Amino acid sequence: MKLGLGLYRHALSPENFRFARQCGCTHIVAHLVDYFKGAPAGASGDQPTGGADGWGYAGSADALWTQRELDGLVKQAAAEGLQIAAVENFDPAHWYDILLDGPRRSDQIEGIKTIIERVGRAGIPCIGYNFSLAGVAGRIRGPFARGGAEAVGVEGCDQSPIPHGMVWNMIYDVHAPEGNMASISVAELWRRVGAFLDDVLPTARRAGVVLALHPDDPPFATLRGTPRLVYQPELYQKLLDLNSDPGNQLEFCVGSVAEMTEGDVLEAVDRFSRQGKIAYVHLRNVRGKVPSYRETFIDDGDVDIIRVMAILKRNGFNGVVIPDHAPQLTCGAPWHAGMAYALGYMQAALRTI
Ligand SMILES: [Mn+2]
Repeated sequence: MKLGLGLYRHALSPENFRFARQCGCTHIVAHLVDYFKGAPAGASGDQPTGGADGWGYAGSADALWTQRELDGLVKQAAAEGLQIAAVENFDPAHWYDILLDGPRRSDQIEGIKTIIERVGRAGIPCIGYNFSLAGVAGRIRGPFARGGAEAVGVEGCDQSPIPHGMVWNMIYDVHAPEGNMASISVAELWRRVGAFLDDVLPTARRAGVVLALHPDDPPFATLRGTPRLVYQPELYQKLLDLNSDPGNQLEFCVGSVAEMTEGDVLEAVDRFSRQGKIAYVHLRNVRGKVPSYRETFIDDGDVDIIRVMAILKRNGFNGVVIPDHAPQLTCGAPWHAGMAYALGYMQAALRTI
């Protein structure tokens, strides 16, 4: 098992690569989507939560991530002794009509194939994705963690409609007509993800890239009037059974699974790691489940994190584990301190197991 750090686009810097290495990481999970585009200055200190307008603006539909920037990222990380384990999330600008089954779908499938090929050519073995219309929405922020540390949580389910021009909590078309996203059935959402996987997995296999699905965060059955895909542990199995290609894998989010109302997070870790279907792991802790939970420090929630890591090890999981979100520590570098705290705990856990 390897230790990694997830970095948002604005944080992909030599300083943060060095910080990761100093915390004992060997790998980086890189976000190339800029979740903070158009957000007020200073909004990028922690994970985005967003209001009715979402996180902000998606990238440009016609500007795919280039080979040059992917190669540069790998090179920059290597200069600090790190490997890029995965690129996390597609830009809504690059695949909104794949999510929405819209008129540009076939063009966007070709674009996603191009991105997958470039990621593979750069030597990055995985892309994490979240097949979701509402995305990560409807969370609250406050001094919820131990000692009043800033953290996020959920209190009730946001069913406000999603305006046209927005998907996955980001705005991809500022000129969209008035009105809201049409409602669809959960069967239609599963049809869309199945068609997406059928279309791109052969390309991913040739490129040496696996696709790893993040479950719904927060894991409600519906959010903002739209169905959700993986909001119970059992639905992870449905996703795996949808396509037998070895590149159809999971971005296993321990916190999101723990927030689900059914099943047990330790059983789920065991079940999916035994199948060898976990590409990489998001590790965090939480107290409560939907519709009411609060993210906590890694040692302080409902989940026995050391047991999670012991199960992964017992089942031969050899991939990367990264801290997911972490509460912000009260100091001059709240995000860094939160990550260093989580990574130190994970280092000790790795030694212990
Ligand atoms: Mn996660």
